[in-house]
Amino acid sequence: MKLYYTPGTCAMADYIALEWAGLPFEAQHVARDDWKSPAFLALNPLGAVPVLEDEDWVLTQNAAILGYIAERAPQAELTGDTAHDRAETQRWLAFLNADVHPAFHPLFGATRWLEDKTLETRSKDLARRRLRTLFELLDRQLEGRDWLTGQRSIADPYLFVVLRWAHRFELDLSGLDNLARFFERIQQDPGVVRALAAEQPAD
Ligand SMILES: N[C@@H](CCC(=O)N[C@@H](CS)C(=O)NCC(=O)O)C(=O)O
Repeated sequence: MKLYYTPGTCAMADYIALEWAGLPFEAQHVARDDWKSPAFLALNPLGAVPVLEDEDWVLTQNAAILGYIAERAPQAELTGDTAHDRAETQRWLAFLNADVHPAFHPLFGATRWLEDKTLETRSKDLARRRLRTLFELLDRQLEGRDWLTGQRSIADPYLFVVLRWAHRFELDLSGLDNLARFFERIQQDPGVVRALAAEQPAD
């Protein structure tokens, strides 16, 4: 398998999941400048990472890729044992992929086209407030749990990714001690350490 990834992006979640799965894979670095190159658009018409190539099959969309990695390595137990556990994994993965991740968009520059810069600033302030609410919810979910669903799953590396972004944009995470503990702990995980090492030198 080949994972196309860009350091600092949500593709880090897939890198970690592949490490946890113990599946052999090749990591293909994609520079941000190459996201919209013809060659990369041929792989993913949206020009976005992650992309997973498995022989002659190309899979896009982070949630689908994470699910596929988990399916390919059942012994790693990355989705949960029961239908209930698997639904919980999907719930938190969806929350991270469809709610938390897009809430960062103004901070990533999605509103920089606004000519009135006060509006751009306002969109970023609103994003910070929305993200604070979302992270409070995640913090509550982690109360009494080491992992989002209670057992390690494909949702956890995605949480690691969005927490890295939260730190990068200096979001107010004050008092969210469960998230702080999760972040400290997951950074010691050998698979995460290897994924972080692969980001060097960061672009
Ligand atoms: N819906 C896609 C979104 C992926 C996504 O937003 N990837 C970002 C990196 S975190 C990206 O490559 N953005 C490039 C762009 O949109 O130009 C997924 O879940 O895989």
